[in-house]
Amino acid sequence: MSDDDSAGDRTVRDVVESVFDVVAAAAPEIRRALPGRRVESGTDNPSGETVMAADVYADELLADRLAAVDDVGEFASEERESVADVGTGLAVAIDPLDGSSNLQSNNAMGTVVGVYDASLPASGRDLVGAGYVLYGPITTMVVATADGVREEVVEATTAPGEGGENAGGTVTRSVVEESIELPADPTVYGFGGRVPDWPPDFESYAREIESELKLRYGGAMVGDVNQVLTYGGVFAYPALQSAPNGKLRLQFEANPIAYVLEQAGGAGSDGERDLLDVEPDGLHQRVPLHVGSERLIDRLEDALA
Ligand code: P6P
Repeated sequence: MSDDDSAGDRTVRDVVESVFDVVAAAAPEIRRALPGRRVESGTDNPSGETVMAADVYADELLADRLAAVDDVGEFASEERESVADVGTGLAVAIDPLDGSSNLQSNNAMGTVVGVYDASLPASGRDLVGAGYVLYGPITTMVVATADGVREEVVEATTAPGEGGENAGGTVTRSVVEESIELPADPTVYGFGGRVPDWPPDFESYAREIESELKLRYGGAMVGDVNQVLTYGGVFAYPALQSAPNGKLRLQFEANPIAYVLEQAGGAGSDGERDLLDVEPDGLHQRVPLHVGSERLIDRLEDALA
């Protein structure tokens, strides 16, 4: 489906931008909610991971608003068991607060969103837009469509209640990079998991990369990917001996991030094939994730062959 095809009464491009609008508008509210929600919620998510109170807040805020976007027909979240049928149109998948375990140490985290023109679980090739909000020293949003990748600074211009009809306050978005391209010369790398748990072939690849690039690993995919997008390099949460499919989820993390990197001139692989070509076989399926400079991803696939 092209950007100008209709998704209901509007074009695909219009619906994708409406989804980005919702995620951007929620960002200051999510950021304001973090200090009071650094505790565990007492529940686990469908992947068996501890859910923080901040995860619950972000998930509930975004679910209500994204489900209400015209021409969005399906909604799914990393925090929810199944896909919600919310009408007719495109499908939206989110990781509402990626890296929420970083709340304890006050490190970066983010919100990831993918817009698919297919029922979930879907192939990454069905993505028509994807992006992420990064809650770092400032709040930024990186979004990708068929037109390319842009970066915005997202600021709350009024606090809740001061924004008139907007209970969450008003938000200003400033495009700071119109068209992001992955730097040709890689500089940084970040690899998840523990060295003893890496398969030998990945460890030998990692040793080569470690001798060439600078380590940048913050424990939240969104922050680590943003460093790769900014400086060039590679981020991986690879297959582990203890977890052959790795840790990250295809629908909510790997597909959207791989789409952003491909649109920026980079690549994403599960170690054997493009991440966007991985066959979906479950809403919460995990997949080894390696994204960044195409030549580093090619070297990885050679090392794992
Ligand atoms: P580890 C965060 O929990 C996350 O899902 C990703 O954002 C991040 O890349 C990964 O897990 C970090 O995992 O094992 O280093 O804590």
